[in-house]
Amino acid sequence: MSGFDFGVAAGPGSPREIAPQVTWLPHFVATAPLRDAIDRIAAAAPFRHLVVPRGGRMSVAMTNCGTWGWHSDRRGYRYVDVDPETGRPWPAIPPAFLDLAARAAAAGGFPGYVPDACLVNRYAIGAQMGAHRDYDELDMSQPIVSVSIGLPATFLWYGARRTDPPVSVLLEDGDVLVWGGSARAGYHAVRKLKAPRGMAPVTGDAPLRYNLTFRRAR
Ligand code: MD6
Ligand code: FE
Repeated sequence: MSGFDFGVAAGPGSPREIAPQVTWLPHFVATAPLRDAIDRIAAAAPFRHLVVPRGGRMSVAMTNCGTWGWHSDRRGYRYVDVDPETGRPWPAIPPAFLDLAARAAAAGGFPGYVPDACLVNRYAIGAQMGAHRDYDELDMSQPIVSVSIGLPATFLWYGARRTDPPVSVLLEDGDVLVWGGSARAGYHAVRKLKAPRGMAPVTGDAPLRYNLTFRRAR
């Protein structure tokens, strides 16, 4: 474990390439409107802890908006156009999300981005995502745009081999990560979400992190 540690952004900042074609956009977006939109999405398509093919449940709760939604069960991982939980199509991607995804993709070097899927992840304290790569999309020439909202989390970028030492970035509220091209199939993970120091036990926002990952699924 001797990968480079990018730590925390100093402020709204210039794009930083943490690895070839993996661009970090610190404090790129104001997140209050995004949270409201997430609440509306979750009212139509509730968060759920998906079952993985081996049988366990993910610690991260998920839902989707868009034409396609990412789904997992005993049969495997795939995109579905009807929410298996509700029997209805996924809610549409809000126009503000599409605009954000396109602006971020362009800042990361991928102009003209039009995603058709947006996975919404919700992390409670202790939730984590093991090393994986996003590999269920048809056109791997399209980038992924990932937006972080709420509590900070340590994101690990391994790249081509999950055994390589990872680069580490603390993703904070409003940070965006864009990757594509040679990095599109890279391995990555999110460390177990930590409770903030001095967290008020009763008042204040729920101690959560949300992540939006936009993809072109089909
Ligand atoms: C997360 N993100 O940040 C999990 N995947 O909560 C991902 O797994 C991810 O951020 C593909 C592209 C960008 C990502
Ligand atoms: Fe991923």
